[in-house]
Amino acid sequence: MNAGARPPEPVRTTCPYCGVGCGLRVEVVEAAAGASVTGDPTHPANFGRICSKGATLGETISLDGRLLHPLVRSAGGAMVRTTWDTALDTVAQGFSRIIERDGPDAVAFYLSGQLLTEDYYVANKLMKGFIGSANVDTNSRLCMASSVAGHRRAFGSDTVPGSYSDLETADLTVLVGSNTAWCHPVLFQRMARNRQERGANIVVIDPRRTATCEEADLVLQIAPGTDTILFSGLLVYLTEQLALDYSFIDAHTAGFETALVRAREIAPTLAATAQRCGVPERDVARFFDLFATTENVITCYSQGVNQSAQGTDKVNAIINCHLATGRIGRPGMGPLSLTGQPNAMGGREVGGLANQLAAHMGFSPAEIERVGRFWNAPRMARREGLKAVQMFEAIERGEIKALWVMATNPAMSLPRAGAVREALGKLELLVISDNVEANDTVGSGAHVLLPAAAWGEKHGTVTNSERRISRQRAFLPLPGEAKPDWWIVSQVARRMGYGDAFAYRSAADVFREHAALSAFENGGMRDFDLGALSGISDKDYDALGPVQWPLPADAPLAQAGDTRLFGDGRFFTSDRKARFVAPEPPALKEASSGEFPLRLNTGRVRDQWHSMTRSGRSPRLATHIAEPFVEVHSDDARAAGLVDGGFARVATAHGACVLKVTVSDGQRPGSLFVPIHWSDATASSARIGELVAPHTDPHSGQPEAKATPATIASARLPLRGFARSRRPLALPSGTWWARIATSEGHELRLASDRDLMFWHDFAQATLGRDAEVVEVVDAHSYRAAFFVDGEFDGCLSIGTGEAALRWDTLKAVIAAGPPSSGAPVRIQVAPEPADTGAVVCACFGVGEDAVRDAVCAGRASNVAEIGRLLGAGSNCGSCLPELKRLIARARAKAAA
Ligand SMILES: Nc1nc2c(c(=O)[nH]1)N[C@H]1C(S)=C(S)[C@@H](COP(=O)(O)OP(=O)(O)OC[C@H]3O[C@@H](n4cnc5c(=O)[nH]c(N)nc54)[C@H](O)[C@@H]3O)O[C@H]1N2
Ligand SMILES: Nc1nc2c(c(=O)[nH]1)N[C@H]1C(S)=C(S)[C@@H](COP(=O)(O)OP(=O)(O)OC[C@H]3O[C@@H](n4cnc5c(=O)[nH]c(N)nc54)[C@H](O)[C@@H]3O)O[C@H]1N2
Ligand code: SF4
Ligand SMILES: [Mo]
Repeated sequence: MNAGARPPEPVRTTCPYCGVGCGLRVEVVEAAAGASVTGDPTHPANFGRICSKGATLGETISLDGRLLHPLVRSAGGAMVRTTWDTALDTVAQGFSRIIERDGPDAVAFYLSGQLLTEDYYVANKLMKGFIGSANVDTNSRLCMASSVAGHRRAFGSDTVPGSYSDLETADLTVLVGSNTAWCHPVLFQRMARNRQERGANIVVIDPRRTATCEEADLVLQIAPGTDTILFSGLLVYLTEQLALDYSFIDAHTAGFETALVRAREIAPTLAATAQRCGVPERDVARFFDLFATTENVITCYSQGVNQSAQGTDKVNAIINCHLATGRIGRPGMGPLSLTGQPNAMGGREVGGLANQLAAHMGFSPAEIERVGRFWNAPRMARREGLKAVQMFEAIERGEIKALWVMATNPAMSLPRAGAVREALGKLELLVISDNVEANDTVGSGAHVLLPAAAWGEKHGTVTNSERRISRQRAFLPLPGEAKPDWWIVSQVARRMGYGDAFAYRSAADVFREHAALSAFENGGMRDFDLGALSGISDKDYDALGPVQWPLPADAPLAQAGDTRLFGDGRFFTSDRKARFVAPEPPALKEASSGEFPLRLNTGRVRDQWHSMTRSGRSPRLATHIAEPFVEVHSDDARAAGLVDGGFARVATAHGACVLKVTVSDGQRPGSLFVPIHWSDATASSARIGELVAPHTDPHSGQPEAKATPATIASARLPLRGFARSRRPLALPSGTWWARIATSEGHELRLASDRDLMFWHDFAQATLGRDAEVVEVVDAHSYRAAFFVDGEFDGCLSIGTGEAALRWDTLKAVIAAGPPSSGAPVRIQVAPEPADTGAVVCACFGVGEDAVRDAVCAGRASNVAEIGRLLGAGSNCGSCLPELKRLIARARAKAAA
């Protein structure tokens, strides 16, 4: 920027993380090579609110580790820089050669809900209309597929009928298999406010007591996989209590009697329901009574429902209860599936799933013909393609020979990730479009790496959980040679001979075509219709505000308020009636055994996003939970001889990880919880996808990622500590480590079964080589700081006990600088000052101890006072559930 130039206007864009789809205002701070991100007060998803992840986006946009140039694998196996021309030719020729030789089903694309709609549309069109295969699937198969299948069975279309504003008029919010407080934080804030201000009840159904339970009036810690029993029991109860809406059932639905008969088999009585779900009968009774007596009920569900070998049945068991009470399509009520990724919904719109064609059309002959005509496509796919898990099995068997992975990291996020990794290595051609130069998939044998433009560098649209389309806008220049994904795919399509159909000049061009296809011969028969946007000008696309679909051609563009579907009781089945579905009697796919007696549940933590390629760059986010852990109930911990803060080896039939132990009675006995975020790029032994069984739902193909039979045993790693270094540090083999984001250099948490002498020698030989050294030693720990040319170069702290994890001593040593004499200095430890405990508020870096002290000293007794005193919780609000729990505990302790 020129000196004296006025700062540019903030850019309005959309958050690249979760499916809430918050509107953001971004101002680039050139001096700090970062950006300041705040919530957009005018965006209807968040009205200015954001969570800790959104608030720290500015810390994630540096170009460290970015893939900036196309790379191809050389004959010697190394990835070498090349031109876009060569890279694109390699991809196009490679795919064409294999298709020619082995047919179109020998190639596949694996896409992602983190692509923009425009990127997604172009990739789907190339595969399904021009290559002639439907082998294009997406990580949404691991995420939303069961919701999609459940919606289509019930409604005849993949429709989320409601709007976020319903969360503010609901009198009962039921959260099933959703840790909303951590995974959809801004929606959770809206729900919590509805509870506080309007007295709405919140019921949480989850085998685990999560942060979400801090705002719950009732928690049902059901046994894993028993949701269908609970909702079948609810249907039976509603029937017996005469709480059904028979006029709605008669006029607008089909299949009620059959579904009720099945529900009675699965859950004949309240007592049987409670017993089979493993929860107290009085709690089930209270939930059923709340549901029966509250008209405005909204049921939100997420991965505890979807990621199950019977996920589709779970979805339908929930929808059955809403249909039976006629509670759908009106304000304040309805089933609301919470989408995970920022554009999970957009991917469904373009047809990115292998069993969808495009624009909410499937593979009927009429639909294939219609889409083929619209695309002017030479070679339409004629049948569904392989769903993710099956796709990778086909790669393993050598049937698929070329794969293009865009914006996803299957080598860590698919079940049996170890086998996936090996399968990737067998491909004749593995093409990866990504933002980063290294992740577990890139490390699995890529032949071509294509640098994709990242969030903040490209234009396009995303659709959130309430069907609201929002613009992502660029506020940074394209770095290096990075290009938007739609451009990359179009260039390959041209080189494969399909130039005319892929002659897009901009994201707006693609969007117009996508909108036109949605409206093409629609006539109100398909829910997804963007006819009003099919002629949008470049200027209007640039300025497009958030809009909710459907937007048929005659809809006013500037949409006021919220839209709901099904308000008229008309669905998208052939007779326009919704369907009750009789679910199968529920059971987890694989029985636990003597060898694997426990259940491995996997999921998310508040301040990390998936494989951490973005969130793992933020030092502030790293302070919340820094290390990969396994949460275990105290009974199971005792049985396995585990202690809180120690280490354990978790194993399944597919693999093993070594993780830090957190003992918590929020776990159900028999269940283990491990976060999905750490990969081989960020930890020594925490790629949990490797342990997950590949069992899938028969309707959706979604894997059961939350219930693999597992076992746990203590792992002896008595020494713990950390290292910081300006240069990458190669650790001795057998060391347990986890990477921590820092603003510069490298930081690792360490654990080891070697002795202090070993670490002393290691430090001297690595960091200490050619360095000036200050050592701080005692019987239990070894700490050292290293200086090169008078500058701090690195440090190591390791030992038994908590002291070796503390920064204070080393900080003082580093501040004092290199030894003036030039000779190595060894000093005795001073007593350790207390640290502030685990960080609870990432925005202000406030630790648990500080909160506890303030409460115990009587200086604060609620979140508002803590906010005024320490700042904690007063910015993004993501930590409010944890703060509340901490304050309540501290108050109880102070009172005792
Ligand atoms: N911080 C953060 N937020 C995210 C993401 C992230 O990586 N980090 N990812 C985004 C994405 S892509 C997604 S899909 C969403 C996921 O959002 P959520 O689905 O809320 O997250 P998860 O932690 O995967 O799982 C939710 C809960 O399901 C529970 N569960 C396990 N088994 C069962 C069961 O049988 N029945 C029931 N009722 N519950 C069960 C788990 O204990 C867990 O608490 O989050 C989105 N938001
Ligand atoms: N065990 C277990 N496994 C799970 C889950 C679980 O709960 N348990 N959850 C599942 C779910 S719900 C999901 S959504 C998946 C998520 O799993 P993944 O999709 O595999 O995880 P990410 O780390 O988000 O991978 C995204 C990749 O895309 C890159 N990227 C980001 N933006 C762009 C872009 O614009 N263009 C391109 N080309 N690349 C980009 C990032 O750098 C990163 O490498 O994991 C699934 N796997
Ligand atoms: S809730 Fe947080 S992560 Fe999700 S979209 Fe909003 S700011 Fe982003
Ligand atoms: Mo997801």
